[in-house]
Amino acid sequence: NIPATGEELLRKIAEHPCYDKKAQHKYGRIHLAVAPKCNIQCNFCVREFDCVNESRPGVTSKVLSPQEALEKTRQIVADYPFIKVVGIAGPGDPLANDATFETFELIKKEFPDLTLCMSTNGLLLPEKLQDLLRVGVSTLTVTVNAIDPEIQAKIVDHVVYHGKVYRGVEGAEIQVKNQLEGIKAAVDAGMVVKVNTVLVPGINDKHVIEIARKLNELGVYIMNVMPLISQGAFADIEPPTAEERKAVQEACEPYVMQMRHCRQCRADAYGLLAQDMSQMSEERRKIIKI
Ligand code: CLF
Ligand code: SF4
Repeated sequence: NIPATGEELLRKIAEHPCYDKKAQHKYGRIHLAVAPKCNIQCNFCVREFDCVNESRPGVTSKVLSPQEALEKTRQIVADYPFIKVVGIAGPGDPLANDATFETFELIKKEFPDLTLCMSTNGLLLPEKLQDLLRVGVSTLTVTVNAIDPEIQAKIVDHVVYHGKVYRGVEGAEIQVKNQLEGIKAAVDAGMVVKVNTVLVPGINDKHVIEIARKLNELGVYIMNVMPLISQGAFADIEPPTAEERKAVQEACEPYVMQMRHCRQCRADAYGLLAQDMSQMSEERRKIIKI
């Protein structure tokens, strides 16, 4: 795999609706819901819905096979040529699903000019990074909700790593270590890395600034502080107010650029961020056979 040149990367960022605020009204993305399995259990996640790390709950995406995902991309990109980014963001963790890599390979072969994007909980990032580079992923999101394993242990119930279940701080240590190692290696390999952080009042709200400082050290391009969506084991925790979130973003801004236009998309969203066409009329869906 030939790494993208600086110029190519700048073009990709300028055409990426999540990485460049100005691009959101001009360029779109398509998400391919090919990744149902997950290898951790976040306390705010209800499994039958999409991955909340980069998604909105209460909706379930229909899982596609890699071939179906390719066909969907063909149809949608033909209809909406302003779509420049193909992302895999669930419904589970993309790195826990072989279909993710198969899908990217198919897309890259047929659409070499589209930017391939992926969002992960990072547990498998160090061991899967070479595969991601091989299939041509250039923009990568890792959800980092804590860098202190004691805090992370309050957010993730358990992780399943190489066939073994690790609970509490033991599991959190493995995940945090792999996330940070994986992010560093991805930045070093020339990927443009974004970090999503779910702001959970009373759990990581005071800690997010420490995450931002670490991201600065690691060379992360942009950070997206997302409000908690209260469900699962965190159903009783009040989400942060808009003001609380804004204050956290302002405190983090000196360390790492802040994304403020996230729409908490579905794992099968497509179109412009502001107009999620996955919720288009049934009639339209039938016409393009999705
Ligand atoms: Fe999708 Fe995520 Fe890529 Fe964007 S979404 S995989 S980086 S192409 Fe964007 Fe949607 Fe927010 Fe995600 S608005 S949920 S940040
Ligand atoms: Fe749910 Fe996503 Fe967390 Fe997996 S990584 S448990 S799918 S929120």
